Amino acid sequence: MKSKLEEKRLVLVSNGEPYKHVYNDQQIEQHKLAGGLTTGLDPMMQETNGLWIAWGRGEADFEVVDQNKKVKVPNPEGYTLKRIELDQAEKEGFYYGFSNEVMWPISHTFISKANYDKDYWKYYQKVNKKYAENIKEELKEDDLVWIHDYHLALVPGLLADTEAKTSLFWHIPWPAWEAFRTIPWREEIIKGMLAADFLAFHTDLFVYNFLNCAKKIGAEVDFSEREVKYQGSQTKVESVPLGIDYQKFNQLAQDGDYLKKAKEVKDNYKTEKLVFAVDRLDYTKGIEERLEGINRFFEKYPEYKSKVTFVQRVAPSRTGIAEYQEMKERIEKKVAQINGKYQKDQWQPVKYFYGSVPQSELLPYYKAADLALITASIDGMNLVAKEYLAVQDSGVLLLSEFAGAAEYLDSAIKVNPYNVEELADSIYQGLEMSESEKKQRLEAAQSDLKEYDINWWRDYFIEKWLDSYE
Ligand code: GDG
Repeated sequence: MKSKLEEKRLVLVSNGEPYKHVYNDQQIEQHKLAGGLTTGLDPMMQETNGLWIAWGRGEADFEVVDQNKKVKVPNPEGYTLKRIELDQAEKEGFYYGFSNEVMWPISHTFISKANYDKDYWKYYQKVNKKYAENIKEELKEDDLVWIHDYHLALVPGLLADTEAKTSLFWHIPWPAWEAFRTIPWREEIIKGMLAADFLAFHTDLFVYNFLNCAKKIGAEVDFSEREVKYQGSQTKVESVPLGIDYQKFNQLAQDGDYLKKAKEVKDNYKTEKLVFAVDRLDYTKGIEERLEGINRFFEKYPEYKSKVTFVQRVAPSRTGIAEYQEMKERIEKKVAQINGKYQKDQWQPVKYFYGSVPQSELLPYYKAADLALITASIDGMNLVAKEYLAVQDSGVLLLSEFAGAAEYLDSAIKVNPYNVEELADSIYQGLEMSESEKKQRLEAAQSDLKEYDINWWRDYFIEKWLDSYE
């Protein structure tokens, strides 16, 4: 891929930053931030010596930058990270407001959760403009500008008066027109995106939905070539599913210390079968529906009482939004109800943990779990599903049909997360599966995860993007 990028500089633009700087005992420390996007793109940026532009959220981020808000990461020989500074009103209007109360619910088809406050829209425009200005200050001839996600839909349009080659990767679903059309500023958003030369989503369904929305606002759409022409711009649209760092997870699964920690996790619960789920706290992750399924499972299959323990970890997210706080309370109430109903002696059916933990503490659970319940109501991809399969040698994955990952993981047990009966029966099916079937399913999944890993995703995206100019 390096050759494809030769002579060109990659300018990566995202809401989240790859490194943050924080104080520790008056010393400033640099922390690498975990997450699919950062882990996958950081090595490429180091190789190409590019520029990454992102919102600086670390308490000491602006202490370490030069007068142009830039710092070299991860070390003085590394690539350049330029921080964008947002004030409180911008953070509330742009980030918590429009990004997370309009773009997020609508992209996930939760129309009733959207809040079309016109000030949110004002701040979304303002901050997208701020990003575009920061990019323009840096642009050099032949730069490739790769924009990420739903926070920055207007940025391609704001760069249309430059020579930059632009692309946008959308990490979450793209909804049907019936949902998208409810946004009062629907045309401005799609128009902004269509100024990019190349656009990509995780799945064919999201590509189709987007093309259809483009048609509805009056663009000329070629569905078979996946090309859109609109007001002088031409955009190629593709599905490019994000992969994981398979090598890393696979190596971990052979590591003695890791296996020891995984065994300790399993032993700690004193249970025959451990069923595991981890999600960011979000209504799209199907946590409440999952708990209904668990309740029904013990009702329908009482022979499993005292033998199966469900561990649900929840990572805090968007704590500034009231909706998320209310959902947390409902989840905790439901867990208490299930435990109150079924617990016996030392055994509790559901162990619930709220809080973010370092990866070193989370990943042993993946190996310890006999079954993983990834039952999102809807999800762009869902990386947890892929990470779980990558470290397992005898586990079973129960996967929502409505996660992007379901389009690619044929060997999982697929479930409709809204069908309580099916959830309960699928948990039973997963627990009863023979060792030979589990192994067969895992081998198929792992061979795909290895081939279509994070490096494949990055290289394929760039190849398709550059092909779009030929
Ligand atoms: C968006 C889309 C799409 C989770 N808890 C902890 C923790 N994690 C890690 C997991 C995984 C990542 O966070 C979560 O990724 P997902 O893909 O599952 O979900 P979103 O955060 O909603 O991501 C999604 C993704 O973008 C990429 O395009 O797949 O559909 O919604 O890697 O392991 N990591 C640590 N502590 C935790 O408590 N360290």
